[in-house]
Amino acid sequence: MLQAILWDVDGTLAETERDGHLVAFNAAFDEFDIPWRWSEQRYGELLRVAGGFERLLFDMESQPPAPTTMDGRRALAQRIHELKNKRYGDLVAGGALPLRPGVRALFADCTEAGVRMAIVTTTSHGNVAALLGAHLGARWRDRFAAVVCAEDAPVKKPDPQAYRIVLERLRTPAAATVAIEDSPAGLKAGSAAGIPVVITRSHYFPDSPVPGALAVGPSLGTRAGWSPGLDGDAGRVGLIDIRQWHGTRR
Ligand code: XBP
Ligand code: MG
Repeated sequence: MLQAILWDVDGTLAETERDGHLVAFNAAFDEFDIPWRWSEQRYGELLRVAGGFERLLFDMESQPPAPTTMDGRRALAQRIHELKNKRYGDLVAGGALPLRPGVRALFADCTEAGVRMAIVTTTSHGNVAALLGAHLGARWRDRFAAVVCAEDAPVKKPDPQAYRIVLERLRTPAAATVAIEDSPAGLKAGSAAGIPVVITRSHYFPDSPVPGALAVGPSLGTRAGWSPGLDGDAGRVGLIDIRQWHGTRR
């Protein structure tokens, strides 16, 4: 029996990487008068490093004007990352990050059917609160039985730590849940915790291999293009479809 849907945030609920974090990082570089900028393509490469702070620190190693000591780089990365998160909040508040198609409707399906929902992400609680507060209102937290963020699970995806923690908090066996993710790292993290994972392709991971995914498709907002396929092309992916995929898991 499917008891809970576990939601990734970045790339899954909204295109937060391209339209949020990348824009906010570049704004922060600008405000710090730092000469480097990340292109859309470079940011895509950097997404191999999980965590915005860790990503920045990694990139600094190849940026000539960055501080030469590790302590210096960490201190600067911390300040830039803090400002990036402020600018990310501004972008969310300005309406730059709509929920991806089908997300809100699947939230409603779960609420109506009494299937619990949880958030499982490597971003911070502040960023999740900004995004979900903007879309679901001040009481967004009430919609979720558990919210596991970077502060709860410092070892980031693809490590399964965040998924293991959410299973403990929900007191639910992995096999009774489905995770919805967009990235190979998210798939690895969920799978390593024994959780079946549905992949909704996002801007930065349009065709990465997704071995062992329960289902993979372009968006929850369409029934076309999914594997395994769905009956009928009209409409969206509903809880009924997720239950069906879940019933076929090995
Ligand atoms: C998201 C991340 C995050 C965001 C940036 O991964 O890796 O680091 O890119 O957010 P997932 P922070 O979608 O798998 O949760 O700057 O807060 O890290
Ligand atoms: Mg993601």
